[in-house]
Amino acid sequence: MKIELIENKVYFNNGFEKKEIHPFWLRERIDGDKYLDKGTQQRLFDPTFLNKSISINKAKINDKYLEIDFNDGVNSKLDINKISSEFSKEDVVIKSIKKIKWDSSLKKIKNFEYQENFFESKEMYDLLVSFYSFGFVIIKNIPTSKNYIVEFANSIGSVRRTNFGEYFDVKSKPNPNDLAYTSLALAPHTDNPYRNPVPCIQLLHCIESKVSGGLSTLVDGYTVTEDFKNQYPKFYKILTEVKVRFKFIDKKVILETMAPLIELNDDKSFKQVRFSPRLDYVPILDKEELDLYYNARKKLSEMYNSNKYRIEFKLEPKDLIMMDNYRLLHGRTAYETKEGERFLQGCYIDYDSTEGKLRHLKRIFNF
Ligand SMILES: O=C(O)CCC(=O)C(=O)O
Ligand SMILES: [Fe+2]
Repeated sequence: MKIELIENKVYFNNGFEKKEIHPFWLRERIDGDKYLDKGTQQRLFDPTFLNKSISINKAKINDKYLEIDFNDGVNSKLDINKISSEFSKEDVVIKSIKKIKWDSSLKKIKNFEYQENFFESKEMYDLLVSFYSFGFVIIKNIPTSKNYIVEFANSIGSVRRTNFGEYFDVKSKPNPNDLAYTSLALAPHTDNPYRNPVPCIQLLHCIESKVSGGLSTLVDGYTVTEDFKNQYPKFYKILTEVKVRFKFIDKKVILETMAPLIELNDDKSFKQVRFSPRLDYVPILDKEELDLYYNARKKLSEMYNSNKYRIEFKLEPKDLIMMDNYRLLHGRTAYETKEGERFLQGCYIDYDSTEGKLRHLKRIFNF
């Protein structure tokens, strides 16, 4: 991307096309202590109060800077690198990390090791890149005392509290309000599809595991969705279109939202999967449409539950898994409470936590 000047007009050239940059766009971005707060980098002026007819009297390029005299008497030097970083319409930091599709053939992926100064470390940066690539990471050696999971979550960003509390204890209990709190197997599912918005990232921290079963399972919803789209385009279409009611009923709350099983971004790219067939209620549609919907859901469920896509592993005490609840499905195999205790703690964070941390680490390591 290059900045070019022709008769006091500023252009950007991306190698394919050259386009004029609106003078107001540049005027909004003026630099200097008079115009920007040093610490926060927030504007000390309100661009909505400026005269609309801003134009450029004179512009020149001086090394890394674009020097402009605007017609309202303001003169400023703009850092060319800084303004060029804004030319992309996407978030370049997060979107530049390519999702890596995986299935049951996924072999060793790097585990991360908790250590001193972890949250400001290069290890943390690598962890987040791996998280955005694969949709999950496992971190070893996390302290298990005093609900440390909450401190862990709050050191990346902020815990997303829900009606289950700041964190929840996953163990077999009497009168459970969710099947997670039993020793039954849990088929691959996404958590809390009934919330608006759905919690983005789930953390599960293993405190105790004295049972032979209770293996953790993961499926890459992104890989399955891509295969499903290629193999069953009609099924894919209906599951991206039909909004299903997801509902959770507890003593003091009824949570409910309407959303498709496969949600796409505006550009039709993958955004999110929701799958929890114990609490989805499709609205009453035409019989033929429902026929297609049920066939599609069945096929998708077969794929989510097949050995082709699922990985299985045992979380050991002090292991913490962080997974993308918009991309991955998780579950567990059954276990025997007679054998001993199995105890995990869970909580949620949202994407602003991981995105904010990643941008910050990129800044401090100057990547
Ligand atoms: O017990 C497990 O391993 C997972 C339980 C679960 O699905 C959850 O807590 O969301
Ligand atoms: Fe779950």
